[in-house]
Amino acid sequence: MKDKKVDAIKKIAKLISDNPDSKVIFLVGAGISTSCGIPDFRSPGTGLYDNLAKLNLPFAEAVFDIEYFEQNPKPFYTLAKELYPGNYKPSKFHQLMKVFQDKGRLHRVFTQNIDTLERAAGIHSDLLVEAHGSFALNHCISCKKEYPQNVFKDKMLAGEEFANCEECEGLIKPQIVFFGENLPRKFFLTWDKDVTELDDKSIVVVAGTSLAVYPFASLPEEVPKATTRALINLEKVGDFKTNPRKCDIFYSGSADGAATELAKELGWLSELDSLSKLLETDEESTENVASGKEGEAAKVDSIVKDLEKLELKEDT
Ligand code: CNA
Repeated sequence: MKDKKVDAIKKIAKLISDNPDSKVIFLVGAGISTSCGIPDFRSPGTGLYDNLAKLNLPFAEAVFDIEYFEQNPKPFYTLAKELYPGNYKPSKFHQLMKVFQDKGRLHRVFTQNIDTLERAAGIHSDLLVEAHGSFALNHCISCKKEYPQNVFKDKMLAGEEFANCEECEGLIKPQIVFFGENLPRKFFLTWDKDVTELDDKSIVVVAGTSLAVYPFASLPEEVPKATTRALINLEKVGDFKTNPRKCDIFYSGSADGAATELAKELGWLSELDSLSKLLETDEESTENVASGKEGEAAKVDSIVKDLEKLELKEDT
C-alpha cells in the first residue's frame, strides 16, 4: 500500500478506536458494487452512461427518466433484468459495513444503490436508508397496486417483454427513484435527525460515489465542520474536491482494498473473513454470480447487446 493510503486508513482507524462510543455513518454509491460485477454509471469506459451513449437513446440517462419510461419502458426493463438483485453477492466493502453493525459501531448506511446488496450483507433495515429506492418494492404506475420483489424476474423469465399490472394493465415499476421523482421521506427525516447527532468524535465515510446526483450529493456539505469526513473513492469528488476541509481524509483507491486494510487496522480482519466465507457458502447469493472487472465488462457488453436489439427511438 502506498504511504498516502496507509496514512488515510490509519487516521480513520484511530478516530474509530479512540472513540469507542461513537458510531459511523456511511454514504455510499455504485463504486462499492463494481467489484461484484455491477457496472456504475460514470466510470469512464466501463460505466453504463459511456456505453448507453452509443445507443439510439435520446440521452443516456433516459433509461432512468420517468417521462421516457412512460413512453418507452423497454430499455429500463432490459436493464432491470440484467441488474436484478439476487444475481450478485456483496463486496468486501458491504461486508465491512456489516462488521461495523455487528460491533455496534454502525450509525447508518445511506446508499444510492438499488442493488439491495446492503440487505444481502445483513444490514438491518432500521440502519439502512435506500435513498434512491430499490427493487424490493414494486407498484403499478397507474393504479398503484403493489407487487412483490420477484415480479420482474418472474415476468422476464416467462419471456414477457413488459411487466404489466394484472388489474389494469398499467406498467409495473420498482420503487427505484427515477430522474423527475421524489426521494423517499425516510431519506430526509433520517438524515435531518442523524446530522444533528454528529460531533467532533464522529466520522462520516463517503465511498464509491461521484457525488453527482442531488440531493444525495449535498450530504457531505451538510456534515458539521467539527466532524471528520473520509472519502474512499477512485477519484476526488464533490465537496471534497471543490471545498476541501482541513480534517478531510482521502483514500484514493478501491473500496474493497480500503475495507480490508481498515478491518486489519481495527483488528477486525477475522470477523470480515468469517463473513466473507459465510456469504460464499450462501447458495442463493452465489447463484449466477459475476464478479470483478471481468464480470463488470461482461455485464456492460450484455446490457448493450440487449439494448441494441430494441428500436429505441421508434417507440417514443
Ligand atoms: P457513479 O456516478 O457511477 O459514480 C461511481 C463512483 O465510484 C465514481 O466516482 C468512481 O470513480 C467510483 N468507483 C468506481 N469503482 C470503484 C471502486 N471499486 N472503488 C472505489 N470507488 C469506485 O455512481 P453514483 O452512485 O455516484 O451515482 C448515483 C446513481 C448511480 C444512483 O442513482 C444509483 O441508483 C445509480 N447506480 C446504482 C448501481 C447499483 O445499485 N449498484 C449501479 C449503477 C448506477
